[in-house]
Amino acid sequence: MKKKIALVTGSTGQDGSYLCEFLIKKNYKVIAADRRSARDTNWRHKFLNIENKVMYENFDLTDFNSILRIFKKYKINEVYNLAAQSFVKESFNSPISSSESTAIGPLRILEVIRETDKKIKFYQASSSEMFGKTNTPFQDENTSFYPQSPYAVSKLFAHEMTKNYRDAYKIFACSGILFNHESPIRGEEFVTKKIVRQLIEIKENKRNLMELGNIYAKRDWGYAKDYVVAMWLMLQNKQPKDYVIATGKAYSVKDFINICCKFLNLKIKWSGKGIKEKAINLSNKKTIIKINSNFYRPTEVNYLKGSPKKASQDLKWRPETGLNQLVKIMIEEEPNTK
Ligand code: NAP
Ligand code: G4F
Repeated sequence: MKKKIALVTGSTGQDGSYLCEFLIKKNYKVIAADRRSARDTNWRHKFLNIENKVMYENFDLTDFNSILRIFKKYKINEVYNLAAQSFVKESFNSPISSSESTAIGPLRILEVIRETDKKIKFYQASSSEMFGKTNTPFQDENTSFYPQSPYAVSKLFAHEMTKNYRDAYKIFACSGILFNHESPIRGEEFVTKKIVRQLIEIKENKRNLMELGNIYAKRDWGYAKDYVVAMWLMLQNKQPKDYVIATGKAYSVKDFINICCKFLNLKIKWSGKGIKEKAINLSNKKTIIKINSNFYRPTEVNYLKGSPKKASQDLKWRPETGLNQLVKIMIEEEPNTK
């Protein structure tokens, strides 16, 4: 049987790498779209040993022709748009370029689909950040959005555009509203990877101090490898619909630190409040965790907890990995990701 062709944008990122791995196992021909650069952006593909199993194509969300060229070259069946400037804090520093890629980028792809072949299925990586300043005990597909960063505003624009192209042109276009998901190959600027990496360095006497921002922010953290399965299921669904993908449990950044310390057998004691809060290492009484306001954001999202009920009913998708298990995996694999 002829192989289906999937285009994965953001293919060198965390989700893109796991999704490529998953689609290869599903016998797809995988077009891995990435920005060519002098940096080693391929380390995740090496980690997963998929480098020789995908076709690389040069692609930039801000460059319409780079998108069009790929669609002209291949008879694509499914597009997974995972590319974005995905770091929320950075979007406050570069709101215009972040919006150029994260908001307008997906629209460029939708336009190419509309012009070339409306039968191509499209998945958009929407985000729980769109819920923003929410005051509901959990968030689902009916919760209203109140984005709190240029990143989240951009994601909401792309989310609504995806819906509009579905309604207006009957394109099979849908969005997964994914809550935070992590893994050993998470980018080191994100809080979970930063905590795992830096606490291990502290444990091994290679670092003295870890500085963090708001440790009372709560997130619903899942395992990225579980979440890419949901992306694929959405494009195999009978109807294009949007789904929340989450674990249904929320923990604070401080909880995450405490779980890591437990696994690392690092005994700590917290004291102080606000910017003065800190943790000492009980084995030598040295301060190893401090708050640094440089890591605060101009506007913060304090609480996210998703309900994956609709995905569980329609797609039979369930999160397989709890937070303790996720932390364990991240700690065990950390040495292999440097
Ligand atoms: P990630 O590791 O940061 O990967 C993002 C990818 O996008 C990178 O490969 C990056 O390439 C690429 N990219 C950035 N700007 C681009 C541009 N202008 N043109 C082409 N490629 C570009 O992010 P992730 O965690 O895998 O997340 C995947 C997607 O899901 C993102 O859209 C993110 O916003 C969204 N999302 C993530 C989560 C989460 O918790 N992980 C939750 C909800 C939604 P370079 O290496 O060249 O920079
Ligand atoms: O790990 P984070 O940077 O992830 P954030 O902002 O929740 O965004 C991630 O998840 C979104 C889904 O909801 C994605 F759409 C997005 O692309 C990205 O993958 O920060 C998590 C929390 C925040 O509240 C932040 O203020 O941790 C807090 N935090 C405290 N100290 C810190 C730090 N975050 C970072 N990155 N670094 C710190 O030192």
